[in-house]
Amino acid sequence: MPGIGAPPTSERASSSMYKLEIDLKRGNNLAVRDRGGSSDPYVKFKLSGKEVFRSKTIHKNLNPVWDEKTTITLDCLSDPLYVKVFDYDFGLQDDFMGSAYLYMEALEQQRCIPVTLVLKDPQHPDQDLGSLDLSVTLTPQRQSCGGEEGLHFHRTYTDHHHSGFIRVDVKALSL
Ligand SMILES: [Ca+2]
Repeated sequence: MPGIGAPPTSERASSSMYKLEIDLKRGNNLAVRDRGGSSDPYVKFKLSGKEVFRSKTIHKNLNPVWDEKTTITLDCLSDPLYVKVFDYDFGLQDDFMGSAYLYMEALEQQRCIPVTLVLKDPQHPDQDLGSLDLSVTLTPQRQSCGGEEGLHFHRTYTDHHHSGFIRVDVKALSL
């Protein structure tokens, strides 16, 4: 019977309702986890328990500059982004350097917002583990982009029609 089973890919893709662009800028006064008095920090972003981004490792630096960008699609705004920092250790389990949550519901939308996340170890909430600087842009996604394009064309068509450039538009449309 048609219609039973997994939905087609296009249908699933259109269920992503928001786009979250993140610019991971830098860390400030991160925790020491290595014997030499430094750490090799990297950052993980997790959403609903799933890793969605992992930054580069910056060796021996407690004030690392990443300047890495990523874009994540979100189905809803109720799940916060879980941000975790680790110290890379060759051949050993990486050490935890603190975590923070980014709450999406509180974010102003369609604007690039600077965010400072204060890192905490839930097991030792008194410890100062430094902070991360990011900027985030949360944009609602349209279910269908056809309508908007049509409207844009209509506007262009009308403007150009009045100024006598209608033939250029018709040519561009057929490309
Ligand atoms: Ca290390």
